[in-house]
Amino acid sequence: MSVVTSRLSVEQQKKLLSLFNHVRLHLLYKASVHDYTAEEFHTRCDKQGPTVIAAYNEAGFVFGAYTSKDYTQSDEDVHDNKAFLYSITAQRNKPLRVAGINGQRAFHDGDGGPDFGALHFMKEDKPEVESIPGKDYNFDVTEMHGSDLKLTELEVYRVEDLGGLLAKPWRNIKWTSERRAELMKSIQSYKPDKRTVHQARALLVGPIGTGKSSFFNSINSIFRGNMMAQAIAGTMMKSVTTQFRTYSMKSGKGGKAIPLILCDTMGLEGEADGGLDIEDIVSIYKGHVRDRYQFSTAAPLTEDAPAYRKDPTLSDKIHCVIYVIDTSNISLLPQNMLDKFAAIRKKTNQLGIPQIVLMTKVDEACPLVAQDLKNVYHSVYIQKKAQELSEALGVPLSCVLPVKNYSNEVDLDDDVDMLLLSSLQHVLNFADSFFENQDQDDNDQQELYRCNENVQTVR
Ligand SMILES: Nc1nc2c(ncn2[C@@H]2O[C@H](COP(=O)(O)OP(=O)(O)O)[C@@H](O)[C@H]2O)c(=O)[nH]1
Ligand SMILES: [Mg+2]
Repeated sequence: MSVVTSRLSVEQQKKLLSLFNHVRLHLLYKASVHDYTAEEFHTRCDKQGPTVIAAYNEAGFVFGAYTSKDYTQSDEDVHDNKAFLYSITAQRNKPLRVAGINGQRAFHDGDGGPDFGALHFMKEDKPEVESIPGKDYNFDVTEMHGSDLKLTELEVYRVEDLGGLLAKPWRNIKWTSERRAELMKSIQSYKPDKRTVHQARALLVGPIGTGKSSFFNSINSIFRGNMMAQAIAGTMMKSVTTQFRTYSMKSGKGGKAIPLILCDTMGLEGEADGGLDIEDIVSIYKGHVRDRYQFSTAAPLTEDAPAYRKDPTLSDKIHCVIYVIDTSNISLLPQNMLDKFAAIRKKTNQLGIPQIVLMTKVDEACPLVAQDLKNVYHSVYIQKKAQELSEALGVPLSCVLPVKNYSNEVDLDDDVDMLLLSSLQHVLNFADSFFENQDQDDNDQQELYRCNENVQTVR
């Protein structure tokens, strides 16, 4: 499966975005890939909220229609005072914007191609537009599409409201180099709350391509002081990581090890028989899986396999789980993936392992954050996504941490480091709660033992 990409040039996208207030466009449908059929259009675009159509012709026009209402195939006329038609050409600096005729419908919600009266796209599944100015909208045909009605492409985007910036951040973070140094020091000098354990161990779990390997590479880079790429990160649709890897990090080249081991796994897939298996996750949690174990989607690790550690110690166990989710995909997480997360969370809770959620790629999700990472806790969109994620996975909002990994940068950046280091500090705090829970369990065990002993003495 290849990634479907937008045909809009940077210039065209800029002009299209200028018609809206702080929005992000998400490509839902592309006729050259999904076919010029109303059926394909409706499969991908029905019930998606506000959408905009971008039709392309050989004369060089990008033109289309925006509606804030859903397509539902109700066969009714839909009124929408926010709807408009538009046209973009290289010759015009500003897009042409055409509001509907007062009192007229915005579009007819049928089961054919999108029908905005004056512009009816893909009528009878043809790569064409029927143009009847005066029907619900008024315009000049040369201005709208240069009278060229044959389409070279037709795309539909969901229009996501970014909501601008909050005056007050929803979480406080000090963006100073002193705070960065403080966090580095605190992490480097961390000591697990258990004499027998020298390093906390955290497991990265999440779908393919969400940035698990990049998170380790980013943290490693911060402590090494230069960009590192030890874990293979990639853009493939299938998991680039197929081995269980446990990674230690050092302060500077040849320096002291950081008291945290990050464990990287194969990606999760929604299908029951794809990606990382829940039984394998539990084996990892309990410390049975050795470094470099090659995951198999055919069967989980068994006790007689060489990679199976029979007598794991507390050091070998997982002390904190880090779920990794791509911010832009939160609302697109399929039900089978959410079900898998629920099953994993249940097991993780049963074993008393604390969990945090990393919301990665915040730079790709919100242009305001791409402009300045310090906007991350001011961005209404990121806040909304964090709440959505917290609800979808059933974790408290306080455990959801937005981050940006290093992806193609050459140099380290203090702001990027700040978010990554703060998330790491959380992981260590949570690992401590795991050790405290263990103490509690030990006490309970001892209590139980004492009770049993008493019972025996009485007898
Ligand atoms: N812009 C951006 N790209 C990222 C970020 N994290 C990861 N990537 C990119 O996403 C792709 C997949 O990352 P990878 O770490 O291999 O994902 P994994 O499958 O979860 O291990 C790579 O091309 C990374 O460079 C991020 O925070 N921002
Ligand atoms: Mg990976």
